[in-house]
Formats: sequence, C-alpha cells, structure tokens
Amino acid sequence: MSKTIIISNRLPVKITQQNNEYELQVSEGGLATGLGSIYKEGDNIWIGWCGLDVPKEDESRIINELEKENLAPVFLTEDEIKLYYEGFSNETLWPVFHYMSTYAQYDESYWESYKQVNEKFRDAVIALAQPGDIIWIHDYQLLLLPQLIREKLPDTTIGFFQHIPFPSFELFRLIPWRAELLNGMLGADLIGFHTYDDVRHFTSSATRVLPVQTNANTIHQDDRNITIDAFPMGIDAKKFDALSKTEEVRLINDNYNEILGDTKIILSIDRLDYSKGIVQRLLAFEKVLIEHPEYIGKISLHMIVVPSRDTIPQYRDLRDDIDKLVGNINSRFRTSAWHPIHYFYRSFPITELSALYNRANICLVTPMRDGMNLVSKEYVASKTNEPGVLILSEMAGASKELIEAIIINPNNLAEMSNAIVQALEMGKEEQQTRMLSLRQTVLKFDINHWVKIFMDQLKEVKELEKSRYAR
Ligand code: GDG
Repeated sequence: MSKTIIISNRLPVKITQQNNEYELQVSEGGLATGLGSIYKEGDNIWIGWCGLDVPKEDESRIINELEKENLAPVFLTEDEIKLYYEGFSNETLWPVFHYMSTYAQYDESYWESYKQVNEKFRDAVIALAQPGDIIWIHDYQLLLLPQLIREKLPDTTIGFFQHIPFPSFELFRLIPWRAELLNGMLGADLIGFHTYDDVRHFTSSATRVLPVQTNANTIHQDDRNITIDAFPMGIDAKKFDALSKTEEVRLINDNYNEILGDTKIILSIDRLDYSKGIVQRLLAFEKVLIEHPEYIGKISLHMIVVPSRDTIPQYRDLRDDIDKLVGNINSRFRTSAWHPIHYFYRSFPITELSALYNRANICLVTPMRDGMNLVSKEYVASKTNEPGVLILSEMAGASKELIEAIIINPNNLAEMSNAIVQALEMGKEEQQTRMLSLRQTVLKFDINHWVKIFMDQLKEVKELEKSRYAR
C-alpha cells in the first residue's frame, strides 16, 4: 500500500519542555488543518524540524511522542539553524523572492549549510519512503529536496508547493546558485505556486537559466515532464465563520464595544516582516489624520505585529522604525481620551483575533509583496454579521481572487490614504454587496479545496507521465 509523505521545514507542532518532560501541542494553523486530512490517515506521515534544539539523549523520546501523531522529526543543530534557516532561507531567498534584493546576503557558508540540510531532509524521507509513495514538499527552505529525492527514488510521485512569490528573472538571476535551485525544484512532477504570475516567472527563469523546453505549463527536462501550475491557497473558512459566532467571541466583542464605543476600528495583523509594508501603512494612516482632522477621536488603528526572525538585523531595525513611528503618531495626535494607534508586539489567541476581525470596520492588508496573505481571507470569513471593508495590496497573491476589496499599490501613500477615507465613508449597502461576493469566494475555495486540487492534479500528471513511458 502506498502512503503520502508531507515535508516542510517546521512540523505542525509546538514542543515545550517542562521539568524534564516534553509536551506536544499540535498546531491549529490553516496548513496543518488542511493537510490534517492527509497526514493523520493510516501510515501517512509529516516530516519536519521540531522547532527545538534537542539534546542527543532526548531524541528518541521526541521521536516516540511525535510518532503517535504521525509526525517524524528532523533534528537541526544550532549552526544549521543559523546558516540554513536564518541564513540562506531568510537572508538570501526571502529578500530576493520578495523583491528586496538589497537585503540579500550571498554567503558561501549559508549555501553549503542549505545543501547539507536539504540532504538531511532527503535522508529522513528515504528512511521512511517506498517507491510508490506520494511525496508533497512545502516551501522555499527545501528547494533542493525534490531532485535529491528523485535521484534516490526515480519513480516516486513528488509535488512541490512554494508559499512565497517566485520573483521575475531579473531578480532571481542575482542568486549565485540559481541553476542549482531550479534543478532542485524540477525534481518534482508538479510545482505549485499561489498565482499565475509566479508560474510565469518560474517558467521564464527555468528557460533562461537551464537547457529545458517548455510547452504551455509543462517544462521538459532530461526526458521528464514537469507541470507548473497555480493553486491559490484558501483558509479553514468554516472555522473562522463558526468561531466568530461563538459566545466566547461575542463576549470579547461586548468588551471591545464598551471600551471603544463608536470608534471605527482599522485592523492590521502581520508577522514582523519588511515584506508586509507596516511602515508604509502607518504613514498612510498618519496622512489620513493630517488631511482629515474630522476623523481625530473617531477612528483608531489596531495593529498586531507578531514577533518573528528578530535575530536578523533588518528585522530588529524594522521593529525600531515601527516603535518610533507609532510613538510619533500617537504623541502628535492623541487626546487625553483617545489613542490613534493601539500597537501590540505579541501574538494573540485565535479567539481574540476572531473578535477583532469580526469587529473591525476596515482591515488594512498592504504588503509590499506577499505570496498569498491569509489575514485578508480570515477577515472576510469572520465577517458574519456587520460588513466591513477590506483594503488590499495589489502585491498580495490574494488580490487576484479578492477583487471586491479596495485594491491599492502600497508604494502610493496618497492612494492608500484615499482608500482608507473611501472605506470610512462607504455606505452599508456597498459594503454588504462587496463583502457578500468576497465571502462566497473565501468560503468556496477553502483549504480543503486547495489540498484536493493539488493532490488530484499531482496524481493526474503522474499517471500521464507513466502512460507516456508505457507507449
Ligand atoms: C506565508 C506567506 C502565504 C497572525 N497573528 C496571529 C496569528 N496570525 C496568523 C494569521 C494567519 C498567519 O498567521 C499569517 O499568514 P499570512 O498568509 O498572512 O503570512 P505568512 O506567515 O508570511 O505566510 C504568505 C502563507 O505562507 C500561506 O501560504 O499566504 O504569503 O508569506 O493565518 O491568522 N495567529 C494567532 N495569533 C496571532 O496573533 N493565533
């Protein structure tokens, strides 16, 4: 019997250590939920780093604990985390793939570690995989893995999905190891991205860097066909819809209403990241207060920034910039009874997020670049009673689907601040019409739909490839 193996840099689990005991908490994130329908079944398994530096003598305990959940760990050393993860993944690939190439480091030691860790993942897969298995690899930390597995198990079915953008060739070509990265990805049978633009950029890079032929969305290399396609990822929309109607969320919102009264809430939620356009968003909000003093005391920006990658200098600098800007705006405009910005640098329980999504009059999602952006979809799914307005950057993959949002260019501060004013003044009826269409999209094309269409196409392209050989 063949099985399915999911592989990602991180396992969908949080492990904490208390009094020499390890505790597992399986993630409730969208990807974990969607892939839950796969990896929790039968002999299927999810392989990834467990997120913890585990002493050698404790490894077997962790392995046993994870096995009960159909999970298998890859253990990474402190050096590997520094060079492969923080280094090559987040200081080389992340900035280039998000069009911030001036932030990129091209460091030979990062690259060496990236290769070694991808080989480590390959060994973990090979230890568990059989030739007929289906393997689904996730994201930019593992670009070399498809080919590494293909070399050992030539007939295996391999899918690869990249969650971040694929940049245009002019950006991608900057990476010294561009050919190796493309060859690594092309070990897959099916390569998926969030949008057709990513598909186009990938195909164009492959044809310019490598001696491959393309035909529509198929790349031909070494007598193999590789299909490249767009699979816009959805969220667990039913969960967000249901959560917003629970008593717990209603009580949190009653509390907000008591504190905030009629103040209109503009919501912003991201991980700390320069790709998310947090500074530009603050400037656009400040512009509204400067140009429309009539809103002073009547609107407030609730900004949640979840700590992330703060060992990397650019992230620490970004945090300082945000702190300063929030301080300046608050001190300039606040009154004794009102704060323009409520800024939180921490993460919140999902019930708090749900209440904020449900209550917010506007959700401001303005990344400079984003593969998809799930926050925009979670806002829509949580809008179960009063409508609201989504302002969305055209640089987010989600803007290709959520076309009833107000779509803006995040580099255009005037356009962004005008969009905020347009949203504040938008009548209920228009809000309702737009939100209804947005909700239809988000509820229909959810995470389960995404998992199904990717898996179906993966099986289909493999069958086609097999029949080509049989002919
Ligand atoms: C990458 C790509 C792509 C945020 N704050 C809290 C919290 N969150 C959750 C949100 C949402 C998730 O984090 C963020 O997802 P995004 O899609 O917005 O962004 P990335 O983390 O950069 O994800 C992105 C995604 O992969 C999937 O392919 O869309 O483009 O960059 O789900 O709800 N969750 C909790 N507390 C918080 O305070 N519990």
